[in-house]
Amino acid sequence: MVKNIGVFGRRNVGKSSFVNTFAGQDVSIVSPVAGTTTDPVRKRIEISGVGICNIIDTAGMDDLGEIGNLRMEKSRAVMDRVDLAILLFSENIFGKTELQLLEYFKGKGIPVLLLHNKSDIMPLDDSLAQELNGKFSADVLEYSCNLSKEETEEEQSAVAAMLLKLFSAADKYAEKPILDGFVKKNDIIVLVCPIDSQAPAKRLILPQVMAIRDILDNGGEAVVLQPSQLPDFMNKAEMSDGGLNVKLVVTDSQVFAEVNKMLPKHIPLTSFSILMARAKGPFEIYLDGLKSIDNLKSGDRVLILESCTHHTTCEDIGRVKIPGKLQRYLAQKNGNDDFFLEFDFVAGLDNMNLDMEYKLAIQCGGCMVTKRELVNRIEKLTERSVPVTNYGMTLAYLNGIMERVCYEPQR
Ligand SMILES: Nc1nc2c(ncn2[C@@H]2O[C@H](COP(=O)(O)OP(=O)(O)OP(=O)(O)O)[C@@H](O)[C@H]2O)c(=O)[nH]1
Ligand SMILES: [Mg+2]
Repeated sequence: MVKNIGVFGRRNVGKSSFVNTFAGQDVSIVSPVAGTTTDPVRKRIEISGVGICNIIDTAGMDDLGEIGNLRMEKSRAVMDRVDLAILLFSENIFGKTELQLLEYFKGKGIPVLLLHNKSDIMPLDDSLAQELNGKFSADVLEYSCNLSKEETEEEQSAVAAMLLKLFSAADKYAEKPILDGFVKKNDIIVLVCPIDSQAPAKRLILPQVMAIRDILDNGGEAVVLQPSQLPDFMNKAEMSDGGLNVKLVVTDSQVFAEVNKMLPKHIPLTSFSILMARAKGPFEIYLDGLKSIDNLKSGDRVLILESCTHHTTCEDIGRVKIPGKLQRYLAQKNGNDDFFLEFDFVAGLDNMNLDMEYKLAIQCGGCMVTKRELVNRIEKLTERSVPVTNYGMTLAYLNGIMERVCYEPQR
């Protein structure tokens, strides 16, 4: 995916000069007159490590008068579209204009690179750099558009490396929509939501609501039904003119096997917990973690991570269901009726005892915590080579349905 990188700042700080030196071409007009750039100027470039990006030069955000306002409106429209912002300032002037821009981007979760330009005429003040770093955890780099070819190349690589770092961090923490990539306009997505004793009274649970919202956002059609209604709906779907466009069936994990039996094999099937793990967790790590289940030996220690403490169903899954199923599965697999595992449970975001030698950690869906919290916690384990997987995926694996589960959109 092409990434949009916007270059922002007040007038005359050298935004256009930066775009030209960074792109290695005369893309934008440069002049000592404040307000030279009027409309956004975009150039497609390849940044090493990052890939193809649109770099967008904008008008200064401290412009004056009616025309100035019109110019800034155009820049503001760009602000909403960028995946990353480069905020240029010079001569150690970091005032209201810069602060407002920085706060806007931070508020939207858009990564920002602060670039102190014109460092050839005035280097960046150490105390200002420290202040920006401390207060906003923003990275500041020195830059100058007036350097020799060699120095410019060095500067470019430093900027490219920083952009890569910022993009990777943003990617790591970005929560994807629950059906990311699965729904296109007019697609029908069937959501199987059993209303049984475990369902909360008079409402749906968060992953179900998130899925409905995501389908609506993408112009798809949500069909919400209980398991018993599925065969009827599928029949009607097949009988209708040309067949209905059922792209995916998402079911509650508890009834996966039942739904699987009722559903024609060519219709992709997945579960809410798999989708949650994919949207919210480090999914590749979870997939990898699953492979460690079969390597567990009797007496090994497994860590169960419950990120919420209030949900009785989750508690039951983490404390009773998974330990029981896991031990039964391994007892059978190893032909050892006495097979046992030691389990430790950590609730909320409480500290884990990392001195323990865990052979596997199983994380809950994490519907009550942010992805950042989840990823940071899991990284502490992967750094110690503890494999990590998640509740829904473990259950799917133990039930032998991981192969039927669709977790990537079919193209
Ligand atoms: N010494 C020095 N001058 C620079 C540097 N970068 C830009 N300039 C000069 O600063 C002036 C403004 O540069 P521009 O690139 O047009 O600045 P801008 O931010 O695009 O300005 P607007 O489009 O008016 O908002 C020009 O005279 C540039 O030559 C730099 O790194 N060092
Ligand atoms: Mg300009």
